[in-house]
Amino acid sequence: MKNLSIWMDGKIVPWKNANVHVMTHTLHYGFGVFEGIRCYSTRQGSAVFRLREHTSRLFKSAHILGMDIPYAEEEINEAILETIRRNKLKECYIRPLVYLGSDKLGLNHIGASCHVAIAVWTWGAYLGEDGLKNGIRVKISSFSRHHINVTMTKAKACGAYINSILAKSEAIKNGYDEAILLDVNGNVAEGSGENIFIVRNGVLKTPPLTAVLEGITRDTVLQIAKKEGMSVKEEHFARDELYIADEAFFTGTAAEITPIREVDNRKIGNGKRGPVAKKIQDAFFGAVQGKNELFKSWLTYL
Ligand code: PPE
Repeated sequence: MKNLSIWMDGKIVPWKNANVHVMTHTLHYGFGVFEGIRCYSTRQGSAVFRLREHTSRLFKSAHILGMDIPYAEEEINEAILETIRRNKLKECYIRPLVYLGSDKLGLNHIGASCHVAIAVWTWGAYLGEDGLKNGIRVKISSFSRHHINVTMTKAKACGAYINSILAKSEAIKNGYDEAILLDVNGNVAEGSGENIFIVRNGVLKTPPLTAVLEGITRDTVLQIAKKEGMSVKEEHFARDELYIADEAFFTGTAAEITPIREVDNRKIGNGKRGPVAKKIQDAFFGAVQGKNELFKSWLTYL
């Protein structure tokens, strides 16, 4: 990664120069927002998947926290494209970060300067190539997902990820691939960095947008499922419904569509990637690689 360049407040600088001061406000309190976006290689050249939606969510996250991004959405879209072009990457993960500067410390952040950085790097299958094909083993976390009035989950806020990191590291240390967090009422919420879907009796189900991130891949899957004529429900379900589901899978920019083959040492369905997960994966990878005319408006070519 050290040969890559990073966009910082309007300038593209070498990796080693992309630094902030140790008194940077966001470093102390986690008060910042970020995005995770992917750029895929297609037959017509590289394209960023759902760029406008990701940038729009970045601005909405900042709005929820009360941060003023000193750029227009269009400028950030262009900056993202330029950063990828300059790094000459055909496929990459894109991480825009909005943070408060070092001019002011303390919980009264009002008046602190607001900065933007955009990094890009190559990031392969988040939960492993084998995970994409054969599914992963997950554990219900001992940590709950944020209550909606503690850390609002519609903002992709830096500090909110303490919760995700606690859950993820607990799962890994116990020999699982990923964690599933329940909300404070005990319903299934989401993974540490993914939304979750189950399939039961031919119906695709995902938790509603209360205590989860408004995932763009989640929306992609809902739109694909509707086009494929599947029946879809956004409703709460408990962990035992997950145990007896025919299929389960995670969705996320990093995780893409990752089947879940086991939860809490119980096989899900036949313990392999199910037919619905496979169908959604095929449509998803078709869309990101520009092979599906129906979804071509989701691609922004470099
Ligand atoms: N929930 C959470 C908590 C979450 O972090 C993500 C993305 C999602 C759902 C899915 O959202 P979307 O990417 O819009 O479909 N997690 C990002 C960060 C992963 C990381 O390890 O960092 C991602 O996938 O980019």
